[in-house]
Amino acid sequence: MLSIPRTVHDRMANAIRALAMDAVEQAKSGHPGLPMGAADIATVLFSRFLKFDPAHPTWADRDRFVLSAGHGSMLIYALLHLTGYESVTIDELKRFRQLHSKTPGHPENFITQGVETTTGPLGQGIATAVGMALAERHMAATFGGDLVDHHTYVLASDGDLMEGISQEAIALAGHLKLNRLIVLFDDNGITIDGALSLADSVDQIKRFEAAGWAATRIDGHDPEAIAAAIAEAQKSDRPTLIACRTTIAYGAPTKAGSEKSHGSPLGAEEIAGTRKNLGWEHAPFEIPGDVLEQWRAAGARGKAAHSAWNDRLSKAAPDARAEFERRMRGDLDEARLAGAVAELKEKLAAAPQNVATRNASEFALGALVPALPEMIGGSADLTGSNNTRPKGMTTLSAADYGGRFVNYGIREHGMAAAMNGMALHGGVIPYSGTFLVFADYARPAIRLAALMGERVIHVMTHDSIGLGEDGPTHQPVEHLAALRAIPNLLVFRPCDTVETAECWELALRARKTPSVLALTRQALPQLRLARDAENRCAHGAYEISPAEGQARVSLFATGSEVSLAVEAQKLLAARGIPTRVVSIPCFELFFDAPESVRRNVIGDAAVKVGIEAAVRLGWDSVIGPDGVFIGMSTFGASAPYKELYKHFGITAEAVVEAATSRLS
Ligand SMILES: Cc1ncc(C[n+]2csc(CCOP(=O)(O)OP(=O)(O)O)c2C)c(N)n1
Repeated sequence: MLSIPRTVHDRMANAIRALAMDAVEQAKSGHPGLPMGAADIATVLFSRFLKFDPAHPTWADRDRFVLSAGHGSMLIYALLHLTGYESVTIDELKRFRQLHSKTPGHPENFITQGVETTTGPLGQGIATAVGMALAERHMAATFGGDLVDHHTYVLASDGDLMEGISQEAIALAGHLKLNRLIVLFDDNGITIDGALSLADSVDQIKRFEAAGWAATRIDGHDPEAIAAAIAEAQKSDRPTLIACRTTIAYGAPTKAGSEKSHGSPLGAEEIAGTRKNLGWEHAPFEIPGDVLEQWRAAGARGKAAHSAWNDRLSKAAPDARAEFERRMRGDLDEARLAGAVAELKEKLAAAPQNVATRNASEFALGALVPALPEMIGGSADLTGSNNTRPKGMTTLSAADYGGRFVNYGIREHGMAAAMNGMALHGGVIPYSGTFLVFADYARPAIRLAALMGERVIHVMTHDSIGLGEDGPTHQPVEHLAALRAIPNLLVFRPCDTVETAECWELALRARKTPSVLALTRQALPQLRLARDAENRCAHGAYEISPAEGQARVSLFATGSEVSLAVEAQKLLAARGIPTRVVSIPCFELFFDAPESVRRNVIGDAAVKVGIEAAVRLGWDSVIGPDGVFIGMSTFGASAPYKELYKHFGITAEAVVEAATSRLS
């Protein structure tokens, strides 16, 4: 084990403390307490254990470091600067929290190289790290330990461990025996309101042990104890929690150990006192040569490991190497994807299927999963309902990390965060399933996926009152609107088997955008009967059934309501009212489409009717404020679904009546 003299260690750690307090002071906002308290932990990890190469921040086999307590962002910025990442210069540290800096308030992986994931909402980081550790094991099982053999380290705070998502995450990690996952808990007993004991008395050691982890408690200011614990953790056959007792704002004369140091600048006097206490006589942002040298040496430590890895990669079988590199880049095998989709659509044209879109999705997955080995499926204990497991897909478990289907358990939030971590790790495209109504249970992680621009695909079935008897607790009404409100998220609601295949293709192609596929429980007719080589869903909306003659009415619908619109179209035609039907499988793609496409799709019929078994919110941008909306304005109810559609007035007759009353 690499050893570093105590005096050297202390100066290295103090450099982090000084940068943190000085940057927060300069920004007049931020969180100095955590970086100052966790500086010893971070110094030991980065100088003696972490496998990384600042010159190549995205090297595939680097260890991942996740600062789950994102408010302590100055910790990671100081580390990136000191170890020699180009992205974080001393000037960037001086611009902490300013517009367009590389040092935003909370770590954002899409802004700062070396930051592995975006954190800030407490608990997300640790749960995301579980996905990274899972992807690591899967890729190691697939490509071998020569190419994939790294750890995922997390620095987590009291807040991370109090959040409910952490329970889902640690239970999943323990169950899957993700022994490359090592959580360093900044066990400082302080939160914003004051002592942790105001609100919490959990024994974290026992809690983690109960979840199948190795867990230990050490003095988080003793470098040798930290090093010994990490070395031990690296040998464990289980994930490890190292609870490191620390003092928040270590070194500050009056604010150390106090919540006063959590989230505000220390102030000039306190900073001067801290400098004195730590024996740090250097000016703000000044890093003395000897300290910088030590840190840069720590940053250079991984070079040899990186070049040894490059050698192994270059000696790997050419096919394996090419496949590994393709998958890590996130490129799709175009020929295989296009072939699978074409074959699928050919089959559907030859033998149309009147099935629920959740079944249509299973049908699509039956073609896509064998064609795209990077797809890793799953479900939050609703596999048989979500239809996310096509035949032949084996289970990814502690006994077989090479499997491709994850039983996430009843843990929607943990699942969504783990999927983010898997996508961030690279080499896999995670998709999984739950009921649409439980999007709420996964939403904070979905939002982060959208912010980070990660390709994760959520299959969300039972997408309306059409699920029937389970009633209003299970019937989403506001969820489509709520998901559509998230920027950079594609919400697909296909109307039949062919649209479902097309939407799957679009979701897979959306490299920097997560997707939700909202799918029905109830069977629907296949409306698309022609052989269409083109992906008609690509612009988000299209005329699925033209009017005979000049349309006087345009019916816009999504998912299960498109066939209802087609029924209404026939009734209107019988009354001599030419009517067209537009399917809108994806609002976001439609709003992004070229203006000419949008104008054509919207058309100029006198009456516009929107039909969706959900709330109106968001529909005005399609039908205008004067458009008619047929949908839901209350929660649903428990009954067979056909009765519910009648009860809530979502019927072809209601559409006809609304349209004709507007025409007369
Ligand atoms: C989900 C979520 N809720 C609330 C917050 C606001 N917040 C930021 S830090 C924090 C708790 C601080 O305590 P701790 O996690 O122990 O960090 P420390 O005080 O040790 O820096 C809270 C409530 C948040 N970032 N995320």
